[in-house]
Order: sequence, then structure tokens, then C-alpha cells
Amino acid sequence: MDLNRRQFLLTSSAAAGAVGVGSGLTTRFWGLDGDPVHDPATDGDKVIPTFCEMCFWKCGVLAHVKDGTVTKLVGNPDHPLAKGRLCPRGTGGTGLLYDPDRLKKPLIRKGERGEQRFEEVSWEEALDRVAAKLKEVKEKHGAESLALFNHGYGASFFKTLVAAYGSPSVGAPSYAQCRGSRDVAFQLTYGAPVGSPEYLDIENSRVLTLIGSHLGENMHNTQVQEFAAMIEKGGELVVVDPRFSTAAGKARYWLPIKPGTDMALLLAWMHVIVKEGRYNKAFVEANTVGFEQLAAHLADKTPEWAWARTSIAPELIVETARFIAGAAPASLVHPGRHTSWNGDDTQRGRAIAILNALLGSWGAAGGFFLPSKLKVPPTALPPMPKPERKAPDTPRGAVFPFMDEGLAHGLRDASIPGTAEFDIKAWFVYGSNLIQSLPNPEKTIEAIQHLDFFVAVDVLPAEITGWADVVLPECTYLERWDDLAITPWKEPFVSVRQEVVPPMFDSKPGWWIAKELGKRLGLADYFPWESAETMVKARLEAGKYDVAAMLRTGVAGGKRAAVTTEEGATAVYGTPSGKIELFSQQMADAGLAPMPEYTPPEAPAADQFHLLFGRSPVHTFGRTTNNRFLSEIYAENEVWLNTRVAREQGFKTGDKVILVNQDGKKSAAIKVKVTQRIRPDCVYMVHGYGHTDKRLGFAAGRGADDTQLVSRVKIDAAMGGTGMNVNFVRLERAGEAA
Ligand SMILES: Nc1nc2c(c(=O)[nH]1)N[C@H]1C(S)=C(S)[C@@H](COP(=O)(O)OP(=O)(O)OC[C@H]3O[C@@H](n4cnc5c(=O)[nH]c(N)nc54)[C@H](O)[C@@H]3O)O[C@H]1N2
Ligand SMILES: Nc1nc2c(c(=O)[nH]1)N[C@H]1C(S)=C(S)[C@@H](COP(=O)(O)OP(=O)(O)OC[C@H]3O[C@@H](n4cnc5c(=O)[nH]c(N)nc54)[C@H](O)[C@@H]3O)O[C@H]1N2
Ligand code: SF4
Ligand SMILES: [Mo]
Repeated sequence: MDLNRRQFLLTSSAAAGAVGVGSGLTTRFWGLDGDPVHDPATDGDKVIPTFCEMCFWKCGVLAHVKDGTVTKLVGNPDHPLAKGRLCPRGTGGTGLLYDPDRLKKPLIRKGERGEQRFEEVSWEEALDRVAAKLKEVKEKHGAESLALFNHGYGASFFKTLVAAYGSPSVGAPSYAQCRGSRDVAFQLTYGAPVGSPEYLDIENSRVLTLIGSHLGENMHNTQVQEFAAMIEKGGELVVVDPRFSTAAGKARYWLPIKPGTDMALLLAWMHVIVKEGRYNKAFVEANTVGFEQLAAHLADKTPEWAWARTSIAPELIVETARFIAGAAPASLVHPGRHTSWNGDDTQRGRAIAILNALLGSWGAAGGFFLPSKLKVPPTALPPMPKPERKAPDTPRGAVFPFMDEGLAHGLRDASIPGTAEFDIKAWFVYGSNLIQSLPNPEKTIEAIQHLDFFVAVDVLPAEITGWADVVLPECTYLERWDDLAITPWKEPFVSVRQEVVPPMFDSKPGWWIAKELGKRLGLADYFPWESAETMVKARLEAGKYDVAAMLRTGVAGGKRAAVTTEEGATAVYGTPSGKIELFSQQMADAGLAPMPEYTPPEAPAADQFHLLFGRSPVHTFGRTTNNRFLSEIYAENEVWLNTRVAREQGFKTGDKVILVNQDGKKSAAIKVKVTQRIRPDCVYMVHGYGHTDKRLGFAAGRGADDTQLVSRVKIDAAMGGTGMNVNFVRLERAGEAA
């Protein structure tokens, strides 16, 4: 392990250096060996392929094991998402496996919720307790009153469990607090998903436009590798961000936009492109409906009009519009991922989708590729019971016409007595630290206080587990089998997650926990296999895959299919018109603007800043901030403050401040980072710090949590997402705060 740790620090600090200065992004910038299997330094290691869970991208991993210890994790060269490399977080997975603070035994709460007094119990006792409580909840209130909150691949078994139990009440912050609005926008416009991983041919883009998407800090491996390859090949970048992001350091154009005004820029870009006839006429003619209406809608969205709103000079808007259009169709406007910003996010997503249609990038090399998918027969299960009540995740009377997944914040709100939609009495939380990921954390705690029962399944003593009645310690992804990952991609493929080392302590894999609970709840038929291993093997055999080869290489498939129209792939638009809908009749019918409109954001008071937040390249939210390996590189977040403002207000780098938002909510103390890389009206911090659970021996008390400051949201009328970039903060010196 020591060798691994040294090696890791060596390679990763090189990576962090490169990222920090916003340069040195090369295809091999995290410095790992390209040929891990034959690396002489690993002589004698057993190499076991699996896939990563340090975030949700699912890169193929080759885990090296020596004497029962995982010594290093490298990218699987055969895996299309990893291409032989992992991001720093994936490399640091052993820091999770060997985290001394891991949950080690099942826990049952003693005393009041939140007091964090627990008793270690046997699995038998913990599972019996959970099953008895879930039965009681169903008898008293109906199955619908159990809510499942989830994130991560292992959740599949618990989704089955909760569906079999009879509850439709399922939500994940990765929808309404993350990518939901963008998914809905592309579905509305193209009648096709944008994918996760997104179907982006970044590698071949001649111009890539990033609106917020902070690739290089957002470390989604394949995209960052392709991004680097694109730059090496001479591709150009337009970055729109109030902050000079790592990507901005590589850009031809950095547009430091006023927060919340991107829609005005997008409309003005389209105005220029349409007015100057720079759109892809053949593509628009053949594939879209509503161009005439769009052109009329754009007529008054001039660069001058947008200038007053965005603060981007009209000449620059014209120049960048021409630059973006000039590279079409290999001009990709990134659809974004974490798009729950201002409440008009589906509309902004539509504007991005429409701009891409004007460029003709859908189905083009360097644009959106048209993926294909392998088939593997599913495990046959009995039919799921039909719930009698709907999930109470939308406020009574509210209709979000295009919402296509559950709203996690809605389920939370429906757990608070006195609200009209009150119907949730018990929580099952799998891999989601709701205290840090749902806006308005005080409401999350209030909801928990009223529950009849709350069980959490986690690997670490994250804040959420401190509030649970029963805590079930799952083993990490390196210690378990999970279901197969079947990924639609340029080269469609299937990957396998297998146990690299046996579960440590008294932790258990999710499949086992779900199956055991299923048995106790009379739902054993929904888990008709011995183990996830036998289930995976049976699926592969049924699909006529070479099981032994699959387990040896970790991945099957991988032959490139036709993915662009030039190669012969056909785009199928699943919209009502069968075309790309520039004008959306579906939106109009739902009473929403059929073409994106600009909504002005509120302005902060004179002493306030827009609160921006984002990612550290070496961490995934708060789930890695206790990881000693990764924290050697970045141990504590800081608040970015513009140099001029810092001078005027007398702050310098390292000063400790408290952020106070428009509602008087306060952050923990956080250090100032004075920088020219941010607009004077904004501050920025990395999400995932300010842990309060003392059992997180390393992370507790480091930095501050942006979630504490997200007490206001703007709700997306199309799909119910929570725009969270609408909070303002002022700075108080720590110690001086009243
Ligand atoms: N290393 C790492 N990578 C990750 C993750 C992680 O935790 N760690 N998480 C993954 C997940 S789940 C997601 S959803 C993605 C999120 O990552 P992205 O989707 O790339 O980013 P966002 O959170 O949308 O945006 C953050 C950026 O937007 C800028 N920004 C803030 N307000 C505005 C605005 O009004 N206009 C514009 N144009 N820019 C603005 C911020 O300055 C910041 O640079 O990252 C993924 N990748
Ligand atoms: N204020 C604010 N809120 C946000 C964001 C933000 O930037 N700022 N980002 C939003 C975004 S983009 C997203 S996607 C959501 C994500 O928010 P969540 O759904 O809460 O996801 P994570 O933060 O990944 O949840 C991490 C939890 O999973 C646990 N975990 C890790 N691995 C495993 C495992 O193998 N098994 C189990 N059982 N548990 C595991 C971790 O210990 C941790 O407790 O948050 C959203 N909320
Ligand atoms: S992007 Fe990084 S953390 Fe996410 S799955 Fe890939 S290697 Fe793991
Ligand atoms: Mo996300």
C-alpha cells in the first residue's frame, strides 16, 4: 500500500499542478502508465478488471492486487470510457477502500435522531429491524409512503426492492438538482436522449463551446481525454463562465458572462447566425420544424440587446457567433450536465439544443454522435405491484408537464407534516448524502425529525447516516459484484463489476442487503439468484457472451458502429413531428414558451455577490473529501474573490471569512483565495466541504458547505428542478461575525 500511496501522490500532484495553472492539459496529463498490464513495476500482481464508482461515469478499472491488498488502480485500455486511464479520483479509489473511518458494522440508533449515538449490532438484528419497520409502515400508511433516495450504480437492487414493496416514491438529487432540465430539453427538441455518458464526439470537434461546463475541473474522464485530444489536434474553445475556469485557460474566447444571463447570449448568437445566413441550411431544411417562427422570435435579440444583459460586448458576440458557426457541423455546444441553475433551465437547455440544430451538429463528426447499444437479456422477475397512490413528490396542484423522474426535494417536502402533499413516513437512502445535496438543508433535517423510520445504506459515516435509525454498511465498489453496465456508445459495450478483494470489516454488498431484506419482506421472488455474481454470469450466458473472456478483460463489445450520418447512421427524432422541434408545440400545449425566452435574473445588493459553485478535479462532491489520498492534493475549499474587490474590502488570500446569504444563512469559516480569475460580482467555492459529522476523521470541519447557503431555489416550470444558482452572499470576517 505504501508504494501505491507514493506513486499515487507523485502522479496525482503532477496532475493537480497541470490543472491548477490551467495549462499542460495533454492526453496523458494524469501521468499513468499507458500499458498497465505489462508494467514491470507490477510484476506478480493479480490484475482484476472492474468499473469505477468514485463518480458515476463507470470507467473500466484494472485493479492490481498483491497479497490481498489492492496496490493500484489503473485505467482499462480495452474500456471505451477509460481508454487506459482513470481520472485522479478513480486512481485514488484505494483511499476509499482503506479509509479508516468507513462504516464497519450495522448500527442501530440509541437516543434522539441527530444525537449520533449508535449501537453496533449484528446483520441479523439490523435486517430484522428494517424489515419489521418497513412492514409496519406499509400496514399503517401504505407502501407509497416509503421514499427511496438514491445515487450510484449499486442502487439498482434497492430500486427493485422498493418497486416490489409497492412504492413509486423514488427520487435522486442527480435529477432535479443536476441534469434533469437538460435531459428534458434535448428530449423535447430531438426526441432523443443526450445520454449519460453524453453522446459527444468532442475529440473531433473543431470548435467546442462550454457554457459553464467546467471540463478539467468536472473530471468526467472520457470527456476530459477527448477534450485534451481535441486541443492537441488544433480544435478551438469558446468558454462562457463568470470564472476563468481551467478550460478557459485553453480557450480562444473566454466570455465572463454576468451570472444567470446565458439565455440572452444564446439568443443573440442565434440571431447573428440566422441573420447572416450562417446556419446549416441543408440540415435545418431536412431535419427541423419551426425555423420561420424561430427566425421571427430571434429578430429583436440583437447583440446590443444581449450586451445590456450579459455584459458581453456586441462585437464579441458577433465575432464568437461567426467563429462557432464557421466550424459547423463539427462545432459542438456542450449540453452541460449540472444545469439546475436559475429555474429557466429547461428553456436554456432548449436554446443550446436549438443552437446545435442550427449548426447541424446532431449526428455529425465533432458533434453529437448517434450511439448504438448491445443487448443482454435481463433477469426475469415477477411483475411489480401497481401502486395505488402516486408519488407525492410534486407540490399539490403543481404540474411539471415534462418531469420524467422523481423529485428528491419533493419527496423530502412531502415528509413534513402540515404540508398539503404530506404522505411520506419512511426513508430508504442509498448512496446519497441528502444533507449536502438537497437545497435548504434545514428542511431536510426537519423532514427527518418527523419520519416513522429511516434506514441509510452507505460506505462512510456521511452526515445523512448520523440521522438514520438503522445504518447498513455497504462494502465499497472494489469489494463487490454489481449488475452489468450496458453502455450505449460509439463502440457499444458491456462492462462487469467484480469483487477485487473480499468485503472488509462487517460490510456487505448491496445485492446481498437487498436480497436479505427481500426475503424478510416476502419479496424473495424478486431476487431469484444466488448472488450478483451468478446473476451477472447467467445474463452473460443468456446473451451468448464469452463469460470467461469477459471476466478476464472486464469488457465485451467495443467495435465501432456507424455513429455519424456520414458513416451511414440514421438519426431518429422521437418528437411528435418526427423532426427536431425548434418551435415546440409540446411546450406551447403545456402553457410554456414554445421558443426560449430570456428571464432576467435578480441582482444582488451592493454588498452581495452571486454565489457560484463547482467541482475540484480531485474530488467527487463530499464523497471523497475524507479520502486521505485525494485530500493530500486538495484538503479544504476556499472562496474565490476578485482581486480588485479584495483590495477594496481589505481581504487577502488566507483570511478566514464567513459567508452570509440573503436569508441570513451562514457558512462555516472558509479561507479567501484572491484571484483575477473571477468577476467582481461573484464568489466561487468547490462543493463537498464543510462536513460536520465528526466520524469523518479527516474531512470534518474542513472548509465550508455551499449547501448551507442554498436556501433559495427557482423551480423549473417544465420539470420541477431546483435552480440553485440564485443565492447571494456577503463576506464577514470570521470572528467578527455577530
Ligand atoms: N472532479 C469532479 N468531476 C465531476 C464531479 C465531481 O464531483 N468532481 N461531478 C460530476 C457531476 S455529477 C456533474 S453534474 C458535473 C458538474 O459539472 P458541470 O456540468 O461541468 O458544471 P456546472 O456545475 O454546471 O457549472 C460549474 C461552472 O459553471 C460556472 N457558472 C456558474 N454560474 C454560471 C452562469 O450563470 N453562467 C455560466 N456560463 N457559468 C456559470 C461556474 O463558475 C463553474 O465553472 O461534474 C461531474 N464531474
Ligand atoms: N449545494 C449543492 N448541492 C448540490 C450540488 C452542488 O454542486 N451544490 N450538486 C448536485 C449534483 S450535480 C448532484 S449529481 C447531486 C449528488 O448528490 P447525492 O445524490 O447526495 O450524491 P453523492 O454526493 O455522490 O452521495 C454520496 C453518498 O454516497 C456514499 N457512497 C459512496 N460510494 C458508495 C457506495 O458504493 N455505496 C453506498 N451505499 N454509498 C456510497 C457517500 O459516502 C455519500 O454519503 O448533488 C446535487 N446537489
Ligand atoms: S471519471 Fe474518474 S471517478 Fe468517474 S468513473 Fe471515471 S475514473 Fe472513476
Ligand atoms: Mo450531477
